[in-house]
Amino acid sequence: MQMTRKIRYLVAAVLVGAAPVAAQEVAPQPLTLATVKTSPLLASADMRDGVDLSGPWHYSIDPFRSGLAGFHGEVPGLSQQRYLDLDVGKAMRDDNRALFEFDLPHSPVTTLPSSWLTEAPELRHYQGLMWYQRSFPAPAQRKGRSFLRFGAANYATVVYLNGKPLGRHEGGFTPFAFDVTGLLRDGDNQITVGVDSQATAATVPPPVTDWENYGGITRAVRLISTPDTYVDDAWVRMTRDGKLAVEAHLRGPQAGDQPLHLRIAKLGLDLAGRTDAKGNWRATVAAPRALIRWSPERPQLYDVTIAAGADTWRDRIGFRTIEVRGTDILLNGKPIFLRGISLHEEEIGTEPTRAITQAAARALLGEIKDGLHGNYVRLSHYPHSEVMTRMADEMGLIVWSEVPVYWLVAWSNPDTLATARNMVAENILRDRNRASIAIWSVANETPVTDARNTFLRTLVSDVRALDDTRLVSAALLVERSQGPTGPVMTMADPLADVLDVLAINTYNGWYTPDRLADVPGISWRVPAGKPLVFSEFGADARAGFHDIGAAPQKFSEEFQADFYRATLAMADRVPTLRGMSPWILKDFRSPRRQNPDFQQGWNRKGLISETGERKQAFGVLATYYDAKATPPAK
Ligand code: GCB
Repeated sequence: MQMTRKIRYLVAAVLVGAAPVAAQEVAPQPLTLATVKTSPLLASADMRDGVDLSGPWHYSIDPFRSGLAGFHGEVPGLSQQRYLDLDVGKAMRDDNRALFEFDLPHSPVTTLPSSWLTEAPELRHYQGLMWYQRSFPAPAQRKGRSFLRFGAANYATVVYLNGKPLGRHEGGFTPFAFDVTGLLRDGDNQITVGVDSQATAATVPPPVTDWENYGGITRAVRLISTPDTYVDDAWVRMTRDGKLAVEAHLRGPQAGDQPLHLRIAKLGLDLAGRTDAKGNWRATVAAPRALIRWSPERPQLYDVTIAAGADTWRDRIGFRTIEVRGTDILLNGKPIFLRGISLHEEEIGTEPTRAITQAAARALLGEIKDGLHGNYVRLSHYPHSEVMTRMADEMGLIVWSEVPVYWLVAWSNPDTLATARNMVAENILRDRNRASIAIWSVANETPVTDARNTFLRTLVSDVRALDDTRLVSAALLVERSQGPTGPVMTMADPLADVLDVLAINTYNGWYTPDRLADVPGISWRVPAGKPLVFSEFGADARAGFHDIGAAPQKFSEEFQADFYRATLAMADRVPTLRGMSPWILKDFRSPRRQNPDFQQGWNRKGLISETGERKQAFGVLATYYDAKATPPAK
């Protein structure tokens, strides 16, 4: 099947490169659900019936993106169209004029989800376009609708089914879905996916980061079936004043004026309602007396359903309130100190490939909950797998969730802003039923400029438009000056005005020439009326490298442990500090870290090594958190 010239050109243009950055003012419109591009949304899709297309897929590199554009920029010739619904080997045997410079069904096989970086040594540093293909049988006697839903593919993705384009998606960490009801055929179906991992000045994140850019289909692809009319979005939560609220949106021919029921069987709740003409339903009800609020100590979840016509939407949801009062963060009305740590999306092991299974998530979060006596995790620097946020719900860890607006983003580029806004929306719409998530973060360490302030303020108001039940933050930079008794760190970021929780990354004594003995005396000037968290602090150490001298050298476990002691002593002197997420739980891959003795391509600020070995500083933090968790004896 041929797709039209126009579509092919568009697909190519979009994937091949970013538009030049225009130095123009951004005049953003407020975000509403109607402006979110994500459609269909399929909220809580991981709880729906479906066929998991994880497993063997063929793959083939396309470094010059020949499958998207010819070498003069034109529509690629047939010989390069990876998505053709054709047995190219047979076509060449049958007609000796035929020429194809690919043959996906005869290309090597990888197991998805995973990044291609770990598939073969020659792919370790490949950043660019990769084609994936597999075939799958469509379920017999299909009724209703079918969707292809991607948990995530990093970074820009084009998808074809049986040779026809389904669409594209930009962003490496959020889900997207296509309605394929009319395109599936009986018997074998062929799906072809082009994933381009190349970051550009216009992407989010931009090319320079401090983590591995794991290209590929890194989360599950599923074929999901629903009835013709189905619950596309639903949000069931506790409001700030302790009621239960539901919002649901139906799609399909029977969406309007449709009776529906919200049920929480364990609480004996059965709330009936009816959608409006557009398929929307909103209702609020007093919380049942038997409801146990979710907390890290007791992470109670309830099976929740919304029955609407032939469809039943399901989720497992916890209910709690989170708010700020003065300088306190209140969980269920009580002040809480966030005993956390930061985490990248990398499983424990020598060769992580960003495939977060339940076991991988449990192992990582278990180190935080049980090992460190923590109650909080910063999922940095991008939305992590839904497997992880569900595990946080289940295990009882409060979550900071973030979008990859990191370091130097193209603040003045309207396309970049649109991409970031879409990511914020996709992240929130995926996860706003997760009780664990308390804080949405819009950025990390972004230098203050007018263009950046405008960009981030837009994201903050988007978050508030989509979710008025959680807190908004961003990890900010501070200014350093010399005071009479030592260094003074001052937060002078105008973004602080619009955030609920202030957050700072601090590396005094690691990236600065301070002696560790002087770190506890560092003073902090931060806006007085809001809670502050240290979103990062840390020092590298190679597990097993010791220096037992009086002044241990950097990269030794002893230095890292001393760094933690000094920084925790400093933290104790900051009156508005309400939590911390030191950098970081586990050593993680970072190509910028090339000290051959200590780093070997890994950022070594983990409290555990890549294989899970605990370093000395782990014990320092665990002892500190244990003391914070246990109220002092009266
Ligand atoms: C930071 C960044 C984090 C880095 C870390 C480091 O401030 O937010 O992404 O990995 O420092 O190790 O330098």
